[in-house]
Amino acid sequence: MPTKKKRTAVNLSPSTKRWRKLDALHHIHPFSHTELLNREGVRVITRAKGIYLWDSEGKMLIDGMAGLWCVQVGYGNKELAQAGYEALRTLPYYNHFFKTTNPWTVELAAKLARLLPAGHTRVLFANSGSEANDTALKLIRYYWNLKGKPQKKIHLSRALSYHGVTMATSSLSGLTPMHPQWDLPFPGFAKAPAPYWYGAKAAGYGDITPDEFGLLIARETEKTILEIGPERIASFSAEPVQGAGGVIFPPATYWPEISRLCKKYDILLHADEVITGFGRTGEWFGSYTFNLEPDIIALAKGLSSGYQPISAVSLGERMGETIASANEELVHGYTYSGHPVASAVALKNLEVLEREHLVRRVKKTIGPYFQRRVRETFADHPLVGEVRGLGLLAAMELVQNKNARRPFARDINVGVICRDHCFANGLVMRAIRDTMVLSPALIISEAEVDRMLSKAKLCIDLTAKDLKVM
Ligand code: PXG
Repeated sequence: MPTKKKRTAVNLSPSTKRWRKLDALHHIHPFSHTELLNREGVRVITRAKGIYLWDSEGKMLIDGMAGLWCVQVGYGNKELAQAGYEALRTLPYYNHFFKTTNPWTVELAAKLARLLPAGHTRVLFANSGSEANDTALKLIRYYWNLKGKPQKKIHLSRALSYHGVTMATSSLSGLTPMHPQWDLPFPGFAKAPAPYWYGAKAAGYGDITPDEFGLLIARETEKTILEIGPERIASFSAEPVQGAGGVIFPPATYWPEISRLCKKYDILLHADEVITGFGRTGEWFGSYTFNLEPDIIALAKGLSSGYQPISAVSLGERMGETIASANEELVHGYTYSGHPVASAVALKNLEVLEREHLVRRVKKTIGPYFQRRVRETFADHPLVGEVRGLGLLAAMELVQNKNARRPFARDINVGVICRDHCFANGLVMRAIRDTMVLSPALIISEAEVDRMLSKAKLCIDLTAKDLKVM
């Protein structure tokens, strides 16, 4: 079985030992098994630059995930730091409740209106992707109430989707492990299948082309809509490309059909662009990549390159007009909605993305280079069933039998074995079940892509050896 290289606690520096101990005593981590983590000991990340991270033992790692799919401009950007510092000195806090605003938030809203799809001229701010999606759900309900259709209250979303961790956005999420600890989902949340073609064979759909599968899943979605009754469905929420559910790129036939269904049944399309926003797939938004016309969009992560917690919800024309002319108080908002420091950093981040043409670079040069190199490296690898990707997002799905598209048994935890090899060899690569994910910073160079992929290859080779596939 796999050999795990464990850092022994004995030869760690005194500061690492101290932080590990304090962390185990006082800090509960997100999405972690607390006891196992404390037994193993956390890694303390102390600094970062470009695509690189360093831990408290001085070990350098390539961050193949840009944090959590968010650090678009890379670590250590001085302009963003300076923008935050200046706002901190000038106006460290003020709110938007008391008939007030501030220059950074206004400029940010205007810039977003210019970059977003046509009609998205109005935004509300929040502090995380979860809050943005939670806000989106409230606004969707409000819209239908204003339209005199209060019976439209069911939120439809998809299997394997990730929309956040508030009570409502966990309910909206289709990753089922997110539910039982909290007695969720709430009533009023329904699910349609995911357009996950690579898994179709294992799921019993047989040999079916991606295009056929896209249409089939759209038909199943329509069946769900008709079973519930379109007059009861408020919205369809979806990530243009599903991220945390396994980097699922929909077949080309899927989105046109889903868009048609939303229009036909008067269902609001809620695009969750928390991962796909700000250049990840080579356009400013995944909605451009897939020709979507969302009624409402959630943004976070790359909005500030993760340098500050800030998120936004943008409203398309019909929702924007209706809500802005409701002639009553909008009873919603956070203490930190449109925080001046977070807004200043996000504004500078967008300036950098634009000035350095980082989004165009993903589309025209570094994205195609990365995609070509990922495929050259892994397409014929015996452990890699499928390489999928676009722009600076890629996934390698590890399978037991490539020809039969047969996955490994769940309890082998192949993804975790591979991820452990990655950490031991200085690479952060995310494992989603047995799918290995790369989503690097948009500033990554060709040489860095090569360095990252040679590490990824080494780690997938080591995993194959452990599993006796090679
Ligand atoms: N929507 C999408 C599409 C996301 O990916 C959220 C909403 C929620 O955002 P906040 O800011 O509330 O976390 C996300 C977050 C992972 C991972 O390991 C992914 C996310 C968060 C944490 C871990 O893949 N995505």
